[in-house]
Amino acid sequence: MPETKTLETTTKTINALISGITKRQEDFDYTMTELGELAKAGGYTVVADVRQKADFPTGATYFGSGKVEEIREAAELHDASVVIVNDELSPSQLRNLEKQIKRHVVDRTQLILDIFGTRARSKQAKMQVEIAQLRYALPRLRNQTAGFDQQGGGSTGGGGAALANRGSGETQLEMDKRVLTKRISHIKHALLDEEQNAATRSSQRTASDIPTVALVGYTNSGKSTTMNGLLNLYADRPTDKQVFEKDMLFATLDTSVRRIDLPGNRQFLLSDTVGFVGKLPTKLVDSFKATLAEAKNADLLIHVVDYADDHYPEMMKVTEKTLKDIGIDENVPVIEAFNKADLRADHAEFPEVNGNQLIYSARDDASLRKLADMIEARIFANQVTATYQIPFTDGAAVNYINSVAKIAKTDYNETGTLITATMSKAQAARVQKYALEAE
Ligand SMILES: Nc1nc2c(ncn2[C@@H]2O[C@H](COP(=O)(O)OP(=O)(O)OP(=O)(O)O)[C@@H](O)[C@H]2O)c(=O)[nH]1
Ligand SMILES: [Mg+2]
Repeated sequence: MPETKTLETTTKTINALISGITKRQEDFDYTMTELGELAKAGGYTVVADVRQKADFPTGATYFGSGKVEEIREAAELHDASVVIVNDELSPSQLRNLEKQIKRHVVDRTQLILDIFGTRARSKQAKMQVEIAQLRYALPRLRNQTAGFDQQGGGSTGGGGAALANRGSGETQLEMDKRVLTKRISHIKHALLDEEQNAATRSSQRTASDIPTVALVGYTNSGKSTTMNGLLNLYADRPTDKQVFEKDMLFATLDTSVRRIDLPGNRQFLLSDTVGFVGKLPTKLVDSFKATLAEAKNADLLIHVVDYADDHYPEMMKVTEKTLKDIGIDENVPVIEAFNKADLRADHAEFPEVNGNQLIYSARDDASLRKLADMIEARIFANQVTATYQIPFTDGAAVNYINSVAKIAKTDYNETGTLITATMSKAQAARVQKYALEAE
């Protein structure tokens, strides 16, 4: 078996063989490395790696027949109970492969769905993942058992293997399908309610005229670490508000929104969102559209990039494509934030600003201050400065200005308060009637 490599095993989990077809793409090696990372995140130990060079997959079994046999032998030799494939397989390809390899076959989509399934925390994220899992499972429901040990599989998905092989006879299958379809529509309704609540919260925030900034990017690039760093420097009680960060794929599935208070009353809302990965299942992207609405409605995006990973250009492309798929307006300004500069082999200087790009480290305060400056310059760019003459009878207007604006000067005369302040156009519109003619 010339193309089989034995890889080191560390923890005692389910042994898996990873496999893929290269269509001579440059990024193939990288997608296979990433598949290995995804497998680890899914609780597998990768014990072997089999690859085929082909222009297109074989219809019935995805791999060519010789390669299928090679995979079967390698799986046996390395004691792999699961074979993971680097693409989404059709239901029949999956069935045929399982029959011939006599192992559980998990495709890239199922693997990602499983990881999301174990990571989802909030009610909304759990429902979004379950819908994607059920939509994946529905066409894959089947009557007969594949004739191998069903217990060995690592699929933890809500709808996957657990539901796939039970029952006998067509009526059972039809019943299963009906149950699944009903469940999908039930969750969809519940999710819609949940999303409407979220939309209300989101529009309430917009109504407060505070600009919003969203952190987006590839998984593990450092979005959550960046958010925590900014909170540390600029939030009231930063420790209460920290989000979860960890060196693993898909640490964050839920969107968190936090208020950042820059000096001089310059507040904005910062949201941390789910990370992206190559070949993110469309069903999953669809399900997460609502969560990603925070990014969609943002005034500014911070595209966080793992600058210490050689594959960062590919990762950036995936992120840009995913943002497009979600329907994010191309006119939303973006800061490209090249993170983890401290880990660069070439010891790149940081922080360093170049137009809309920042080279930085989320673990470095000077870097985070630079990022905050860049954010401030962009979201407060279209602000208006004016002097307002507010009668003593409208204390609320004075309070409003003091709470949202950057104040240059406050004076009093016989009729009221004179404030010179800078704020967004939307905020200024609320107190426009008190504005004095500009000199
Ligand atoms: N050395 C170094 N490590 C960093 C830096 N920024 C983030 N990390 C580490 O990178 C790992 C991933 O960081 P996260 O902030 O969880 O990444 P994320 O983008 O939120 O990832 P997901 O939530 O999975 O999408 C963590 O172990 C961080 O400690 C950095 O500037 N330097
Ligand atoms: Mg995160």
